[in-house]
Amino acid sequence: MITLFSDQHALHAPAFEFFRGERVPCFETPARATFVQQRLLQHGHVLREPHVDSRAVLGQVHSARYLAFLEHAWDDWLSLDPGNAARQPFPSVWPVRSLRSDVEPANFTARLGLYSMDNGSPLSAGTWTAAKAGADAAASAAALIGEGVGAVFCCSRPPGHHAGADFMGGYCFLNNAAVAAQALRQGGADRVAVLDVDYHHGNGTQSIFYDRADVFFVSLHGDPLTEYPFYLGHADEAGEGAGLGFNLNLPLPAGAPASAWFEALEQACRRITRHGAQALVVSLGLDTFADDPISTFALQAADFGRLGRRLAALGVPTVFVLEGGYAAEALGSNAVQVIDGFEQET
Ligand code: OKP
Ligand code: ZN
Repeated sequence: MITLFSDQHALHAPAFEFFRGERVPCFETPARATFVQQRLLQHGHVLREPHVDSRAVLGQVHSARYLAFLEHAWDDWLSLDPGNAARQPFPSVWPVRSLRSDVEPANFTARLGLYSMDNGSPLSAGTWTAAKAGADAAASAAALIGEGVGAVFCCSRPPGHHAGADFMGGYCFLNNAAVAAQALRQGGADRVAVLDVDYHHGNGTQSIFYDRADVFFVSLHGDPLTEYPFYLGHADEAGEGAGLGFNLNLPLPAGAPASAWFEALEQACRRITRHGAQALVVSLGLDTFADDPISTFALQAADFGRLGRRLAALGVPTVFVLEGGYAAEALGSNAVQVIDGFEQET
């Protein structure tokens, strides 16, 4: 399978996130992508650099003011105090209900809060460059599909599926899956499906396509009553306006066994086929792995091969975008299981 990879992912390397009121080392690390890269090479996959600039598609997926903020955030942070080079910015105030989000404040922390859903998306010097390289990979993958390639895997980080049109969240800055789906639409696929198998609901992707019938979003995830992102991902979210009927959430209780997960996957696959999808984007989070440190599903390594085979059986050109997965050393082999399982069945 063609695999897209850019070294620039490593430029996003914040040191800390918050956990239970304490600053702890980030779970979402450069090592994650390095482990996947190494396993891909070991298994004979050819890695290519992204070759398409995602800028135009990004402008259709994200708001102009959010993109401008993100691109300049680190410079703005430094211009407050050169000593900030060694410090991480975190938001501390958010425009929740009754507060205005239409006026962009001048204050940096206020803008950071405006464009964040949580304090769990730490920025570093190279965040924009790394995230942009991931979006470029997504746009490149869509272009390859347009040229007749059957499947492409984007080995990129930071992940993207929590990022909405105008906010970051859950380690995510630019929504790579949405970029791929939008680029596939522009490349001539009339009906696209996004399947999100990350442990966490892809609230950003859902919200970006919620009122659209051309991009069907379906997600398997931990029940938001107890699991991040908490405020979206319930079973009654079916889409709105023209998009009504084109959103499907299949939440599973925390701790659900692999058998329940594969039953939900069957439901998702049936609906993707019924949608008549001409192209598929898979938000490939591997944090459903039994040993994941922040999640509670129970998939084993072999289950990822089964996932790959099931997706290949859909018979639709497919873009895989890496999302979560925090058992970093197992991430490479689990990703390769999906890819090799998919290729076996093709
Ligand atoms: C991103 B992705 C744990 C903090 C959890 C939110 C989880 C974001 C997951 N210390 N923060 O969907 O894998
Ligand atoms: Zn996740």
